[in-house]
Amino acid sequence: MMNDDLKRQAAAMALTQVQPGMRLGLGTGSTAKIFVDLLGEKVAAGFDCICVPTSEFTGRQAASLGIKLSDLETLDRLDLTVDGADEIDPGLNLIKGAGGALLREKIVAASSDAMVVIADGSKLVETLGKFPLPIEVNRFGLGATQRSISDILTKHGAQGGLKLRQTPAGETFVTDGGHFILDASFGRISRPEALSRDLLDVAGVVQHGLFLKMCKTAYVATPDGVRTLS
Ligand code: ABF
Repeated sequence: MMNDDLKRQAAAMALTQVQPGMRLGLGTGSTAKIFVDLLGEKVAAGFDCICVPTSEFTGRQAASLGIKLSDLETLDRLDLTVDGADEIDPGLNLIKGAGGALLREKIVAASSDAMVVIADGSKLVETLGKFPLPIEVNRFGLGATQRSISDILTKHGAQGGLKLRQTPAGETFVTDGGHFILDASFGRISRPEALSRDLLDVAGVVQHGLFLKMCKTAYVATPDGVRTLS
């Protein structure tokens, strides 16, 4: 089965959780994009909901499908956020941020009563860290921030280094918030809570892609069907 078919199955399962009138957070990435497409079909058929997107890209996609958009100034809470992930551990802790939208994704998920993750089975891991951890940093003082994060990599036994994210055209990647991303190769993150605290203690760190204890349910599509993890 093609990967896109699996993503579609996971997205379709998440769609069953969406009730009329809900305030929804819309994720970013190829799996979330499929969910937004499916939601757009529902909206075109008369379904009512209001959504906060986690990126400019998702906002444009949703608007083009006629999905009503709002923000977290207007809405104080969201009922549900549906988003993708790069890694999912057995406790439903996540690494996110490959798409570069981790800051808005975390703000939106933290403002939601529930976060549902949709993914194909390739995202399941025993221990987080094989996928490089995205760390969003302020442009100012980049060198100092890099040095502080490198010390944290050493402290946490990282097997690889730190890379400033580039676009395919070879330019420095800039997030929707105007920040840079450093991708940190740990290999294995054995103490995620401690790592999260250490990273957030660095003045130049805006946010990181560890989403710990935020996800309530994951729909993970495999060739044998969609598994519901909770
Ligand atoms: C976003 O999209 C990210 O946080 C995560 O990095 C990525 C997953 O992308 P995909 O669904 O394309 O694998 O949710």
